[in-house]
Amino acid sequence: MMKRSLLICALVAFALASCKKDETTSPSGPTSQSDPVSFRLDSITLTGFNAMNGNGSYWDGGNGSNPADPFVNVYKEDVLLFTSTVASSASNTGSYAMSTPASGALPIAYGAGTKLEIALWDDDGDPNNNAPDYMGHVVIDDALTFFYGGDHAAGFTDLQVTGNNGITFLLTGTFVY
Ligand SMILES: [Ca+2]
Ligand SMILES: [Ca+2]
Repeated sequence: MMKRSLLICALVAFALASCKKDETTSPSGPTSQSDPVSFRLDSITLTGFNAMNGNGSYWDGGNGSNPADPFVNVYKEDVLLFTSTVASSASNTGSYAMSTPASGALPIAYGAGTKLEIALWDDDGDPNNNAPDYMGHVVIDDALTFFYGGDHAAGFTDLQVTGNNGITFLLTGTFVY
């Protein structure tokens, strides 16, 4: 009976010590690091798209000698916040910076659980005469979770994301802590 009481006392003491130790290493400790509350989308580079649309036609018709003229629309939760300038007569395997605004501006901040969409369009001149052709998109429902790897990094650089219709972007962003 005596031995058992001593054992219980020892276990209780150990449990208390464990609890106390946990408290001293709680998130308020000097070495703790928090996760980002948001990230800023800083730049977009287009690096690929299908040369033809879903009907097997080139974006500007004919034999493809008149290539597509892509630009991007960037959305946060379905709200359009940025439209890039047009990369005229772009090769579908070329690399094109899409961060110069025609309207709106980068960076755009995305908080937790926020949807990011980048839609690619083929400009066909005056939209009142020829509406742009929709080329496809990348959609990421919870963008912060998608990009953040839990490593307390400052950001990400030229991270490749792929969408439908062969669309590929390289994205650069900054985590906000
Ligand atoms: Ca077109
Ligand atoms: Ca064209």
